[in-house]
Amino acid sequence: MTDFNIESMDHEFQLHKDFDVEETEEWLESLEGVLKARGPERVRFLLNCLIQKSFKNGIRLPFTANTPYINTIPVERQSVYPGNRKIERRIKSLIRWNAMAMVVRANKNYPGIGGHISTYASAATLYEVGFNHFFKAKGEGFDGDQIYFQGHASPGIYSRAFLEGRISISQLEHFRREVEKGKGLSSYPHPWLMPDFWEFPTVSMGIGPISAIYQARFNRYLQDRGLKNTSNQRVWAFLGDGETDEPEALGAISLAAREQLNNLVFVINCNLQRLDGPVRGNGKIVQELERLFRGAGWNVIKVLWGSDWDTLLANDNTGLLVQRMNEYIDGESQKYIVESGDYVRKTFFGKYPELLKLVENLSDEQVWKLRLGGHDPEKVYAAYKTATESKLAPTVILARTIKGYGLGEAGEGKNVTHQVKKLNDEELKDFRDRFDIPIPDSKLEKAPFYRPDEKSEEMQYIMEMRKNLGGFVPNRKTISVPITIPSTHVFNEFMSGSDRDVSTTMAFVRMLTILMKDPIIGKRITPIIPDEARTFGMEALFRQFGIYSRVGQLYDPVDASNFLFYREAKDGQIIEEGITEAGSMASFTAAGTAYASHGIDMIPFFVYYSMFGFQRVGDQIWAFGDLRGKGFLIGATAGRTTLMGEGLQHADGHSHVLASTVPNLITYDPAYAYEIAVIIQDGLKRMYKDREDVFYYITVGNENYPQHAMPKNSREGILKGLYKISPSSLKAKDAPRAHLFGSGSILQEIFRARDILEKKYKVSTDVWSATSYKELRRDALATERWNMLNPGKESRKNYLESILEKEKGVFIASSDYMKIVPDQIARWVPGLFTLGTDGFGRSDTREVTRRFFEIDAETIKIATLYRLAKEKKKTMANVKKAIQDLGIDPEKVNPLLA
Ligand SMILES: Cc1ncc(C[n+]2csc(CCOP(=O)(O)OP(=O)(O)O)c2C)c(N)n1
Ligand SMILES: [Mg+2]
Repeated sequence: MTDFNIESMDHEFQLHKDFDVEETEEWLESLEGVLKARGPERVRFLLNCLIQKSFKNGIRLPFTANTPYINTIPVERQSVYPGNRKIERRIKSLIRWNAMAMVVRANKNYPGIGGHISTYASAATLYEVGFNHFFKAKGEGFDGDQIYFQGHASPGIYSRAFLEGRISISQLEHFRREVEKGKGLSSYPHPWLMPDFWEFPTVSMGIGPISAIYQARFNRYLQDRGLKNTSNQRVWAFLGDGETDEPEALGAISLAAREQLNNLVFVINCNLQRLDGPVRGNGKIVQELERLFRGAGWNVIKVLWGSDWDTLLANDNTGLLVQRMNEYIDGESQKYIVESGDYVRKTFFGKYPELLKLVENLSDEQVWKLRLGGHDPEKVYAAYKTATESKLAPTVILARTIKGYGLGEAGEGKNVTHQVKKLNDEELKDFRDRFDIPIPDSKLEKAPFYRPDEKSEEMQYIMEMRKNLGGFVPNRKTISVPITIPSTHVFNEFMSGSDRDVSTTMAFVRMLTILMKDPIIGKRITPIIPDEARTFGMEALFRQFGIYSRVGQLYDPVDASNFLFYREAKDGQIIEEGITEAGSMASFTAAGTAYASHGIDMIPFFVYYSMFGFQRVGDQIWAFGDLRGKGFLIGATAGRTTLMGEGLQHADGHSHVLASTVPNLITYDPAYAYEIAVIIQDGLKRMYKDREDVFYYITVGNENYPQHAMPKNSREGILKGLYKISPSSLKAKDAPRAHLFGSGSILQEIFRARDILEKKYKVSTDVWSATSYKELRRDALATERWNMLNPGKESRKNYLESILEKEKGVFIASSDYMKIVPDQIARWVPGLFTLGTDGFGRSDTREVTRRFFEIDAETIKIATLYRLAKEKKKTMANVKKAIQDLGIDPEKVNPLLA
C-alpha cells in the first residue's frame, strides 16, 4: 500500500468528507438490521472482522482510547431504578442540609475551625445511590463491602449517620473538635480518632485509591489461599478528579486490570475542579481519565448527562450535539454553571444554529438546570449496577457533577467553592428552597439541624434500605480474640550465639521461615517483598511457600531445575509486588488491617531496602498508624555504612529519625539474632495476643559477624532499648570508666573500641547494646510527665535512670544512624557524646566509610578519651596523640557537609 504512513495511525488522523452518502446509508442500515435481529454481540463480531480484514489490507484506523463525550450506557439499556425517587430525594436533601449546617455552625461557633461543604454537595447523589442500593454492611459478620470515602466528603457521611441515629446532635455540634474522645467528630476519616466508625483514612490524597486496589487484590489472596470466602465483598473507592494527579491514585491501575479485579469499583467525582481552580481548564479531565483507564484495561462508564439530556440527544439528527459535547472544554463547562441559562443557550447550543432548535421549547431556567449525570440517581444507579455485574475487569465510573452543587451564589461551580465555610442568610434561604428543607425563615439564621420524626416515611425508608443491605456503613469492627503466639523457645537456635559469621538479615529470614511453619500462626504470615527477595537471601522461601499468583504458574520457569526456583502458585503465601514500595505498603496495609476489615488476623512482614521505606512511602506508613494496622516493617540492608557498594541513594542513616515520628510505631535497631527473636516474639504478643494498636519497624543489616549469645536477664533491656551486654573485665578500682552504647552492626566497632581502650589506655569499659533510643525516650518522657503532673508524690524513675544511676564514667554512643538518634536520650544521660552518620552516604568499604563518618572503633576511642579528658580522667595530650597516631587531619572536612 502506497498511502501507508505512520501518521495515519495516530490520533491526528482525519476522516475524509463523505463523498458517497448512499453507500454509507446502506452500511449503516445493515448494521441497524443486524443489531435488531441478532443483537450487539453479533455487531461486535462483524465489526471486529471488518477491522481485522482492513488491517490485513494495510488500512490503519486512527488510535483513540476515547469514546464520544456522552454516557457510556445508552438510555435504552439503562436498568430500571428500584427505589422511591421522591423519598430518596427528600432524604438526600436533608443530608445535604445537615452536612452544610455542620460546617456553617462549626465555623460560626469556632471561627477558623474549617470544613468542606462543596465536595459532598457535588457527590451527594453518588453516595446516596450507594447507601440506598449497593453498599453492603458488615452486619453480623465481616462480609461487607470496603468503602473508601473521599476524605473531604466526611460532613455528608456524618450527616447520613445522624439521620440513621448513629451520631448525636452534640457530636455534629462538635465537628472538628477532636480532642475530647467520643464528643466530637474528626475532620476526616480517621480510625485512630473514631475507631468504631471510620475504616479507611483517605484524606491524604492518592492513598485511598492505591489502598483500594491492593485491598481488592488482597481479598482475592485470602480467597485463593483458603483463608476466607471474600467473593461477596466489593471494594468501592470514591475519589476526586483533582486527586487523580497524585501518582499513587493512578499508579497501580494496571495491576487492577491484570488481576481482573471485578470486585473493585472506582467512582471519580468529576466536578472538574480541585482546590484552586479547574482540574483541566484547557482540556477534558473525563476524556483524559477515560483514555488512561481504558488503556489499562478497565471498564469505563461515563455518567455525564442526566435524563434531561436524553430527549435532546434523541432529537439530535445532525450529530452536532455530540460534536458540541466533544469539543467544548472544561474551562467553558465551569463557566456555564456560574452564568445564566441565556448564556448557555447562546454559547453552548448557539454555536450551531441547528442546536438552538433542540432547546427552543425550554425556558432559560430549564436550559440552565439541564442536569448532569452525576446528579441523576437513575444514571448513577445504572452505572453502579453495570459495575457490579462486571465479570473480568475493575470498573471506573467517571461521573460529571458540579462542585458546590446547590450553593448558588455562595460558591456553586466557582473557583473559591472548595473553601466555602459560611453562608449568609440569603444563601441559606436559597439552599433551603432549592432542596425543600422544612425549616421556617425565623429559624434559618442559625442553620439548625433537621431530623424527621422516627415514624416519618423518610426515616422508615432509610432504615429499611440499610436493613436490606445488612446494617450501617461505615462501621469499623474488629476481632479481639487473642491468638496463641509461639513462645521464645521456638527461636532457641538463636539464643546461644554462633562463631559462624551471620548477618541479622540472614537470621531474620531464618526466623521468618520458622514462624511460617508454626501450626497456629504460620498460615497467617504474609511476607511482602518489592522485588528484593534475592538481595535479602529470601529466595529459599519461593520454593517452600510459593509466590502468590491468581493463575498459578502458566510457564516453565527458566530456573525450574534449580532447587530454589521462582515458583508461582495460586495458594502462594509470598506477595512479590515487583518494584513498587507504594504497592507493597498498600498490601501491607490490607493485610495488617484484615483483623478489622475481614475479621481475620494476618501477620504481614514487609521486607524492603530500608532507604526506600519511610522517605518513599512515609505518608502511607503514617496512615497505617492511623488505621491501627498490625505487622512488621523490616528495613533490610540498613545502615549508612553497613550496606556496602551502593551509595547516596541507598545508604540509609536516617530511617530511624523518620520512624521516631510515628506515635504507635515501635522501632528497633538490633545487633544480634537473639535480640530480633525477643523483639519479634514480644511484638507478636503485643499486637495479636494483647491486641495493642501498635506496629513494628526493625532494621536488619547484611554484614556478617559472629553472633553473641543472649546474656542472662537481658530480655527486659532488649525490649526497653538498652542493656549491658558485656561488663568490663578490667577490675582495677581506680581505672577511668567508660560506657559505650552501640546499635546494629556498629556494636562490632564498639567491641573493637573497648579492646583498644582497655588494652592500650586501661579504661574500664562496659559495652551496652542500644536496641531502641525511641523506646528509651518515650519511657523517659512519660515518667517525666507523670512526675510533673504529680508533684508531692514520690518521683518515679525512668528506665534509663534505673539502669544507669550507679554507673560512673563517661557515656559514648555510636550507630549507623544520624547523631540525633542517640541524642534522643541525651537529656537523661549527662554528658552523652554521640557519633553518627550525618551527611550524604557514599559507597566504599565498610572500614573506609566508618572512618569517614567517624563512627568506627578508632573514632569511638578518640571520643572516649576526649570525654575522659574533659572529666580530668585522661589528658588532652592523650587525645591529641590518639588523633595523630591515626593520621587524622583535625581540619578535615566534616562528613555532614562532604
Ligand atoms: C496529598 C494531599 N495534598 C493536598 C491536599 C489538600 N487538598 C484537599 S482537597 C484538595 C482539592 C481536591 O480536589 P478534588 O480531588 O478534585 O476533590 P473535590 O473536592 O473536587 O471532589 C486539596 C488540594 C490533600 N488533602 N492531600
Ligand atoms: Mg474535583
